[in-house]
Amino acid sequence: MTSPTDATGCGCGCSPAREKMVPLTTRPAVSPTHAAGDGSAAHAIEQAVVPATRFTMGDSSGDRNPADGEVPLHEVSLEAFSIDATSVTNADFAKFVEATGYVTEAESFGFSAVFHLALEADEEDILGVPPGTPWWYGTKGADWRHPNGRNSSIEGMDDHPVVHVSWNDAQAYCTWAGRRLPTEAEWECASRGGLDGAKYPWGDEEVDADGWRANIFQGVFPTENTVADGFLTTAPVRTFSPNGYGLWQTVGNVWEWCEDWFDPNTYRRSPDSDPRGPERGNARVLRGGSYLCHDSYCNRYRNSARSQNTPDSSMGNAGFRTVARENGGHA
Ligand SMILES: [Cu+2]
Repeated sequence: MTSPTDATGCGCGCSPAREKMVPLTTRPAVSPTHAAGDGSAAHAIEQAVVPATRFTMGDSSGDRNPADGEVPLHEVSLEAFSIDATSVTNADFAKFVEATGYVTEAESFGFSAVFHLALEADEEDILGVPPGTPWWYGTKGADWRHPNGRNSSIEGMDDHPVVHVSWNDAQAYCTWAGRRLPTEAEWECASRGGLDGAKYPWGDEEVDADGWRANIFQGVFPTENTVADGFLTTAPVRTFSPNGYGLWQTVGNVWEWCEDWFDPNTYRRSPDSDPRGPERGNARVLRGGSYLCHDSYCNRYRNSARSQNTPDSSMGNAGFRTVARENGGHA
């Protein structure tokens, strides 16, 4: 299955790059270093432990998107690490902001990307639409506290994943929490839950076998979401079932930022022990797909699927989870 390539940061149109949505004449001074303080005790998310392991990284199902570089398959060894069992939630992120006064990039730029069916904003708030993906609105006033635009809020959504956080914002949180983002290899290993070679965290059964197993898009993308899985946008982080390592919703719900720069050719020269990705790049890796992935259009809700966006981009369907090495290495 292939997906259309578009002019956004991501080939699937699932995550629009900030500068493709609204022409940026000036860049606000964003300072992730303002995230001072020690929040390591406040980071109270349940941890899943991924044991030291060797696994096969990449797509073996044949459902890959050729442009994404999901092959060649290669063996990867990793030391044991702990990883958040869920995405960082609104409640978790609020503790960070309260402790540090951190201002996200969506707030600094004054806008973020909202999916058109979810919009709760005024018409004049729509600042731009990225070419090729008209279902994204660059929306003034959209940020982590207003996920669907200025007329929305996160009331009652403490246990939903925080969204509209850029890679830089996620880094700032990690610095505060004494954690870091997973490498792409760690993320994939964790998502597989010990099922080497499986397409999904639960195995190879399709996403709608015996009821829904992940929060993706059902209906006619992008105009009509039947909400058969129960959710138009985000779901609480402990929805559906955890995988073999105890991780919830690595696929679907929200994309998750990884530490690595993105390059579709990475796997051709990846070291077999603890790969960290290319040394430089323009975009950071995103993993796991989101509530916007639809099997007719974008099948990136798979363990091996890869996407990317620029580090200052933010949208209503991307968040993150954090890791730490069990033995303290690779801080
Ligand atoms: Cu997608």
